[in-house]
Amino acid sequence: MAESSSLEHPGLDRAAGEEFLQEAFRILLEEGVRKGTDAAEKVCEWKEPRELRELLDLELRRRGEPRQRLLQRCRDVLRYSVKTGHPRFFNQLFSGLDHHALVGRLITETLNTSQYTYEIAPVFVLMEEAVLAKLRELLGWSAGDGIFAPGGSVSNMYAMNVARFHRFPRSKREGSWALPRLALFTSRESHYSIQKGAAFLGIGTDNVYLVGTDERGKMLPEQLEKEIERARAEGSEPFFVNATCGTTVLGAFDPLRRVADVCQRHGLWLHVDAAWGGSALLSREHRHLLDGIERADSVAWNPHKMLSVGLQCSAFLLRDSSGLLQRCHGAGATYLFQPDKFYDVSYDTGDKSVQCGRRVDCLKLWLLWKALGTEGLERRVDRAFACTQYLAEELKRREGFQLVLEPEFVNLCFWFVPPSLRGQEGSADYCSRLGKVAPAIKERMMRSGSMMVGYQPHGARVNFFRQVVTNPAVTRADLDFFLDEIERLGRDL
Ligand code: ABU
Repeated sequence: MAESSSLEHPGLDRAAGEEFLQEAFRILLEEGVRKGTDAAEKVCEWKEPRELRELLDLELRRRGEPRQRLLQRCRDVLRYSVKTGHPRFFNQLFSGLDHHALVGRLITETLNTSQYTYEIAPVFVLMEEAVLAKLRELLGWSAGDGIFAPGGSVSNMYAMNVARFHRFPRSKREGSWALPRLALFTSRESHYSIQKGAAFLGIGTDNVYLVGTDERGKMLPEQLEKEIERARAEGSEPFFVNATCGTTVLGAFDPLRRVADVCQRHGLWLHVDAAWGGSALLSREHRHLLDGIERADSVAWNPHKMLSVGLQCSAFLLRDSSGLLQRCHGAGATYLFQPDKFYDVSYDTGDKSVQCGRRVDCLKLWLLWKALGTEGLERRVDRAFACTQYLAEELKRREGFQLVLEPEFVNLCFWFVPPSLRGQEGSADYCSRLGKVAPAIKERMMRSGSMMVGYQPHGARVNFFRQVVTNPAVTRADLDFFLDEIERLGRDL
């Protein structure tokens, strides 16, 4: 075929592309990986949105830019982004930069495939199956099913949809017409995705019954039972209970055995949102927190949180092995799932998903697991607990720090009481003044770029810090720095 000018495309010049890649990788290694994980560097370089917009020059123009300009843009993106792999980033439930997992992510991006059929993702179809089976084994299930979903919220929505379909199979075709008024149950401390899921799936947030919790944030099974009876008395049809292992703020674990007993008595689907706490199953010392999880019908578990696998890696796991997930979501697109393919089409697993195109999320976890072994992952989990315990003890030794509650997991919740407020607990405006301390300290740490930690009010409690260490690179010096820095930033408030 004669070369036509319309077929030429400078962006696809192979040699130039490889050169660009090499230079970009060098920048990535230096600015993203090395500086991004160096305690001596800033966690973030804060800019107000207007200034940042100008600095980044975000406008997309008609003409492309030369390589050096593009490389500078890559540097800018790295420079002004938050370094979540930095050992002083304690802001979210995920953190850290694992080199093996990162290689898995880079390979995934390079191959750029979709997880739906064996013909375009042979390695990843088999790998996903193996990784999900390993996660199920840790739950205590010898069989079952599952899928990687785009985050814990979606995994929880999967659970609601599958539970509804299991109870009312006609709902798939007939929709709400096939259904009574459904009711589902979750604790007051549970993740907001349960509410979102109820809205998204047409169940309605009014039909989410919030069950009371004890002082640690654990669901009260006797209240669950009462709420189920109340829903029935109101003419609703209970079908689903969500229990949480590792609530977002307090890190509470619901008592699964007692919740499972209630579900069994009432014939309800038990889903466990272990997005946060699931990784404790890897620890022989701490897995008791999830005692009874084997009785769940489904589980959400996000290795991207505590295991530092990298976003996103969220498993939806199912005890059923009869093909419920496929029956619930399957739509049989003839251009993807042709039944007359030359290979065993049971490996075309993508129709279990509510998505069409689906990212490969298994490789980074698989490679990390291969590198560390189950033992190494266990050490990673145990270390997170140990860091939290260390901080809790240090914090008790220091004046002005006050625990919200003794940590059972790796959520360390505490107030910092500045010298000006100490001894004023009885005064009328004490709580409102204390509630302003965490936001003020947060602003200072972000403006200086020294570290990041989250805060929130919680029920009747005014703003307090929630510190989480999941980054395996965090040292004792980083933990000491954390407390020193809170004191330094808050002492004049
Ligand atoms: N899924 C809740 C995560 C929020 C957080 O990182 O705090």
